[in-house]
Amino acid sequence: MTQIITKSGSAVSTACIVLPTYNEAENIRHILDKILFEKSIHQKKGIQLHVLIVDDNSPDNTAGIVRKYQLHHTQVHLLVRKEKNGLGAAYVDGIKHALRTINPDVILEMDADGQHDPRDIFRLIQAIDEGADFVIGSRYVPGGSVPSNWGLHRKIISKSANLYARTLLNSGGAKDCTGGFRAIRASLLRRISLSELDIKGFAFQVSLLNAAALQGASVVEVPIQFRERERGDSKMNPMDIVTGGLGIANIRIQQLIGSTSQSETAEVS
Ligand SMILES: Nc1nc2c(ncn2[C@@H]2O[C@H](COP(=O)(O)OP(=O)(O)OP(=O)(O)O)[C@@H](O)[C@H]2O)c(=O)[nH]1
Ligand SMILES: [Mg+2]
Repeated sequence: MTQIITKSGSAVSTACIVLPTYNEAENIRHILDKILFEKSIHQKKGIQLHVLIVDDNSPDNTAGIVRKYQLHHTQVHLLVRKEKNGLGAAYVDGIKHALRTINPDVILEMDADGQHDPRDIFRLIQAIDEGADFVIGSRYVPGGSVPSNWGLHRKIISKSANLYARTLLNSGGAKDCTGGFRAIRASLLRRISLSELDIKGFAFQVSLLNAAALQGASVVEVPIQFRERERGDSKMNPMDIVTGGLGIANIRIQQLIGSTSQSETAEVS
């Protein structure tokens, strides 16, 4: 059996995909089918692939469908939160839960609506094997793309959000800081104080990347073809963009205040 060997010499033997869901009953079966197919391929390569669904008590019974899966698949896990409380908050709880209960070498982030291709999972893990700490499935490096039916308006919003985030915060040189398909070394996540990231919504992705880059993580982008949502409705609304933008600005301000007070302390001592 071949096993992926990390730069530090230890094999990547366990990976866990954290999959946040809110009202994804129409998509969850399809995505789990595809992930479980990949799981069987990965198993042959010596990697145990777990999936943790983090559901915010979806009224469409997404969690009930997952529970049925669990009857036949021991590597499918479920964390149900009390109510809808944002993508970032779901990731914080999910990542902590995965680190505590599954103890994987690598954690992956992924959407449940089919926009991320499960066949790319291994490419992301492979980049960790090649020495990266934080791997981004990127739409904005050569070979990557956004859905062909995205209008100019949507392309401009996505590109501008990325430019804004990269300008204000540390992205470790990455071009796609807002995407949600990633593989992250568990040892890096354990060094980050997730609860202190303090962003409940979509901008969590930017704040996590910033925190990782500040830890000196090596950030690598691998190209992905980002697809259109397969079924169901988007959970993102215009207010999320405004709140996210303010959240990112707030992190920058806190960093500036922190560095000013540090230099003042240094001058006094
Ligand atoms: N648990 C939880 N999951 C969420 C929440 N908001 C979004 N999600 C999930 O996070 C993933 C990404 O959300 P989407 O609505 O697809 O956002 P998006 O990909 O930016 O938007 P589209 O391109 O329109 O799909 C999906 O799997 C959602 O079900 C939330 O508040 N709680
Ligand atoms: Mg989506």
